Amino acid sequence: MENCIFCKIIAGEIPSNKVYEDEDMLAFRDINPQAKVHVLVVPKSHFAMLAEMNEAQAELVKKCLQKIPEIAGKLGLSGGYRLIINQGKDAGQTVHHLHIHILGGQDMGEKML
Ligand code: DGP
Repeated sequence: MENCIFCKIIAGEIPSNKVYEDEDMLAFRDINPQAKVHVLVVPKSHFAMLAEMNEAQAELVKKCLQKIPEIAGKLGLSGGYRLIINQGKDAGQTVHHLHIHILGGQDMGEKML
């Protein structure tokens, strides 16, 4: 997708600090970390909203979710981690390519954010 920063990262046109990659997904460190460990997991297919994904894209999201425990293990998040998917303006979604935030490496507290 033209002008999508995450598509450009997936294509290797913009550098990223990758922590995992396969044919379906990429995981890389967030440029503006909100926790000691902050990684983004993105399906390689471009879509912004869960509401608009097709069956194949839903399968990719499932694969991302299934892979996250392994990625978290590689990141040393043995104490746990928080996942966030921002959807739309009110959630503060700034990049319109679906992504799952993995946050951890510290006590995240009991509050949502
Ligand atoms: P969200 O608010 O859920 O749309 O989060 C988008 C995240 O993407 C935000 O935490 C910052 C991160 N981000 C934006 N541009 C780049 C980039 O060029 N490289 C990396 N690594 N992260 C980026």
